[in-house]
Order: sequence, then C-alpha cells, then structure tokens
Amino acid sequence: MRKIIHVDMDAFFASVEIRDDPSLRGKPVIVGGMPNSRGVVATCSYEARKFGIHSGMASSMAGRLCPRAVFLHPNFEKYVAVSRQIRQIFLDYTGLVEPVSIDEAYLDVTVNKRGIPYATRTAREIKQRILQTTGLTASAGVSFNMFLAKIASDFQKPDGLTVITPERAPEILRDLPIGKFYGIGKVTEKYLLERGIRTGADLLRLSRQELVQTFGRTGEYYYNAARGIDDREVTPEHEPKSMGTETTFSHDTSDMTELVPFLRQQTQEVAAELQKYHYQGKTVTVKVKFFDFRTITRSRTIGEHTDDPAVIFAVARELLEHTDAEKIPVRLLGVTVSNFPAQGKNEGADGQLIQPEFDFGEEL
Ligand code: DCP
Ligand code: CA
Repeated sequence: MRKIIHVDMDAFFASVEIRDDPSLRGKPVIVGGMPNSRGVVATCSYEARKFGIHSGMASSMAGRLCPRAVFLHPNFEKYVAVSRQIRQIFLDYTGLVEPVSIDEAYLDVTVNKRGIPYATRTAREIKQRILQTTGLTASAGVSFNMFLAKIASDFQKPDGLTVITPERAPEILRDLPIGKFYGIGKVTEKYLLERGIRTGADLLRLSRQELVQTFGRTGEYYYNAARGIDDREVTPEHEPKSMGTETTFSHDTSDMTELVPFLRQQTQEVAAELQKYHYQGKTVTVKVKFFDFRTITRSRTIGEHTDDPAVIFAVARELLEHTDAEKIPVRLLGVTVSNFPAQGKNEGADGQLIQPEFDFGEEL
C-alpha cells in the first residue's frame, strides 16, 4: 500500500500578507484587485470567507459583501519564495514530489529519506517545519492514493491534518459532494447534479457500463473514484540533468593568472546553485572556446557526488590545465556539473535506498 501526502497552504497569499503585517491578524483580508477596479479576488483570509467572499469573485462584489475588508495587491515574488521554501522541505523527505500549484504538492512517502514508518508522522513533521521556516500554516492529507490525500487535506482546513485509511474511505466517499471527485469538472458536475447525482453514494449506484456509455473513457475514472481507486503516480517535475555557467570574455586571453581566478569564480557560482536546489553531481565538465571559435570540452567523473566548490574547482582547474588555454587565446570559459543521483529514488546521504520497517496495520 502506498503512502501519499497532499500538502496545501492555508489562504496562501492572504496568510503571507498577514504574516508580514501582524496588524491584519483577525481581519477580513482580501488579496487581488481593488474594490473600485474591474479586478478579481485572488484569495482572502478565512475571516473574509465568512462573508461569502472567495477566489475569482469580482473585487467590487467582495467590497459590497464586506465594506470593512482590507484589500491588498499581490506580491508574487514573496509567494514564489515561500513556494521554494516548502518545496525544499518536501525534498528533505522524498524525491517524489509533484507540485500542483504554487502552494500545493503531492508527496509519495512510501519510502522516505528519513526512514519514518508512518506517513502521518511525516505529515506532522512537515507541517511543523513549514511553520518554523515560513511562519505559515499548511493543511495536510494522508492516504493511500492521490485522490484521497487531496480530499483529506481539505477536510480540516486551516492547519488540518487528516488521515483517510482504507477502512474509513468508503464512508467518506459516500457523503462527498460529486464535484469533489477526481476528474469531475464544473461541466460534468452540473450534468450529474441535473440528473440527481449529488454525492458519492449516488455515483456508486451507476454501473461501469452506464458511466462509460455517457462519458467515454473518463467514465472509467469516475467509476474508480467512487470506489476510492486512483492509480495515478506521484510524478516529480522534470529535473535538470546538469547545472553550469559560461562566460565570454571582453578580450581573448591565454593568461592563466586571469583564467584560473575566473574559473574559481565560476565553480563557486555553480556550487551555490547546486546547493540551492539540493543537487550533487559526479561529473565536472570544462568548456573552452578559443579565439577562432574552435570549442572543446573536457570532463572528469569523480568518486562521489559533490556540491563542494573546492572539489569542483580542483577538478575544473586540472581539466583547464590540460587544454591549450595557455597557448591559444580563449574567448569563452564554462563549467558544468552533471551526473546527479538517479531522480525519484529516495536515497540517503550515503546513496543507500532507505526502506523503513513497515507496519501494514491501520496507521498510515
Ligand atoms: N489563486 C488565485 N486565483 C484563484 C485561485 C487561487 O490567484 N482563482 C491564488 C491565491 C491563493 C493561491 O492561488 O492564495 C492558492 O490557491 P488555493 O485554491 O489553494 O487557495 P488558498 O490557499 O488561498 O486557500 P485554501 O486555504 O482554501 O487553500
Ligand atoms: Ca491553498
């Protein structure tokens, strides 16, 4: 059985604004367009939601529903920065992270880097670390597939943690509004509601054949969703295969007292980027373009993965010294680190795959 966590930040844009201006705490806060503009609400605090305000609503309407609400313009750079922070936290637990939006991601922690046997404990730890690092709360859902993990994260917002075990899944699905089922969009929801299909219990009554006849292959998904079946796998974002930098000089040079310090600077930049995105590589490549545009690359693979600037520089320097750079004027110099560990595998620091002891009991 898989262990999937869905993490979703609470009232994301609004919570960031409130964090940065505590005088807003407890107030109806709306982030998005101003009420006298044609803009819309991006999101709002839970206090504002009590007035019926929600994402996508015209700001003018929100202003009428709650005249004392505080309206703020969004600060996207701040939200992206937080998004990166939480992603780093997720990657401390598993390489199998699938971001769905700026504030939401699925994690497959069946096998996890920390060897934590229970996904519930992992989720609790992640929530705590998000709070410590960003000052913001997240809600998490834990279950045995992506669909149910998402349903679970929605259950006790804000700051919630909900587990849906296989035993509990049927009762939760029975009462679930039809629009919340995986794959059912607005159009299908309306279609089903018009035919009196309002909840999971109603959906359960439709045969596979009926669903496939009406919806084609998607009907198969609905049939499965009603039964809590979802085989989608958590798919990590496309990962880079290398990180590097290159620079064209303002003048061609063969002077090693110029080239070597430059190379050192470049390796420091590359190492910083590797560290920032938590990559370590085994292969260092130096690229040299000479004054006549002839380009060569020289690579060396070392014994272990590294993001250490001193190690990368030592290798890069040796590679450079084995070229004609000292004799033929160099126009461009570049350094790349590649050969990262296999992605999506939850390796520990020593490269061993961590498989925690499992308890296939009730607790996830
Ligand atoms: N967002 C937006 N426009 C929308 C929906 C969302 O700009 N129509 C932005 C603002 C939200 C962020 O995306 O803060 C995340 O969207 P969510 O749907 O997860 O909503 P919130 O995080 O704001 O609230 P919740 O606590 O319900 O998750
Ligand atoms: Ca959210």
